[in-house]
Amino acid sequence: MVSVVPFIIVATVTFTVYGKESTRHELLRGHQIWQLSGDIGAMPLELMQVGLLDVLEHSGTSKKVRVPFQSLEEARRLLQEKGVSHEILVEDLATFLQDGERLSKRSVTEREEYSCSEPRHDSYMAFEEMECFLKRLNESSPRASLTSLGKSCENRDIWMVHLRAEDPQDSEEAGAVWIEGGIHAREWISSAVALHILKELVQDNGNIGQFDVYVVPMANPDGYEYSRNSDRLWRKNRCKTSNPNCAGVDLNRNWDFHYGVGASDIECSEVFRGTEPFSEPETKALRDAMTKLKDQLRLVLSLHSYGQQLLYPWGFSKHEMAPNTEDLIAKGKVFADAAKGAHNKVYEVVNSAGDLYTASGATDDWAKGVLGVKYTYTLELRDEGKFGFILEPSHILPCSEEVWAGLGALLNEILKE
Ligand code: 0X9
Ligand code: ZN
Repeated sequence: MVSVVPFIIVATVTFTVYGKESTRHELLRGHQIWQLSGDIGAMPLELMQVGLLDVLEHSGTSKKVRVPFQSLEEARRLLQEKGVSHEILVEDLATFLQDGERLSKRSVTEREEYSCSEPRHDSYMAFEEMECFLKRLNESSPRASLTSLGKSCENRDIWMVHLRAEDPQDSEEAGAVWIEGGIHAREWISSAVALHILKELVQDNGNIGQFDVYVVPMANPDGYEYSRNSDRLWRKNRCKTSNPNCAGVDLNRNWDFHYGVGASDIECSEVFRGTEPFSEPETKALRDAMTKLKDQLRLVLSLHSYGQQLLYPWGFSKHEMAPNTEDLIAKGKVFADAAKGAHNKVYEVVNSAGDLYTASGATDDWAKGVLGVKYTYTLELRDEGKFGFILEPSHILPCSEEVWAGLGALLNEILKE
């Protein structure tokens, strides 16, 4: 059970945006965070699918959920009917986040502070600043090339960096690696880690240098900016839907592999799957780029947060075992051991559907099921639930370091095959 107190204390020291406290987070006015207990079962996920709440934590026997102001009554009634009790952790999310910003050190970078020669470790960079870093990297590294895979609904680029192997002959044998970050807007740490990996990759001369590496650090740029400026807990993209009150598709439910299972067809749901597979510009762009690399890809890693888990497929069903599950687990453990060696953090290697929940339409399942990539994973980064999505920037560096260590070990193992 996650304790109530740390979540509150932590969030109150998490981020400051000088001068903007009064207006930022207004969209979360009246939203509450509840800790559910009792005979919970699949209830929270069911309520998320119909758009009544947002599950913030998936593991264990209790669940932390965010309930929008307009759903408070109904959620209360439905939970009561099922004998699920709730404790209010946060009365008003807007006040809670604003208070935190007043009291704390900065967590997001302000425009006047932008400097993009290096990925930041002291705060979460704006999309524009990350974009600037990618451009600099492109100019300064002869092995890098930067491509826009397409545009988001708000006209931002979906950038992909290709880092060529040090010796092109090596990559003919070693193959290619695909790393995606930021597909879920509020999971800021995932883009920060992806940038750190890029920085390491251009410097590294070890075994990773034998692979061609493709990194899309900001797969959902509109959602990311929206979560920085308007709604810290935004998850989806920002494209319009047929419901004028509810924007956004869950991009990790929009891929075409057993499409629809564990996802929602209701626009207001946090896990809205979209009108059809690949209805969204972001997933189309990723699909097209990955499809071109189909025969080279040895590993697809989709970075998310939080939970410190390396999830292996399938996600669409807990009754079917993915091909090469044993190898996925064995290599996953190599990742986890090496990651633990960095800062002593434990990453559990678990099955997506069996150990988390059933959800289809995600990057990992599609890459394995449709492209046939042997090693595909979703990596849920730090932490285990104390800070959750609102992870302090002080975690950026250690979290990146452990992922870098894990990735190196995992790729070494893949090279041996
Ligand atoms: O639900 C998700 O999309 C991922 N968890 S998160 O909390 N970051 O949203 C897990 C996806 C796991 N993979 C599949 N279900 N295929
Ligand atoms: Zn995610």
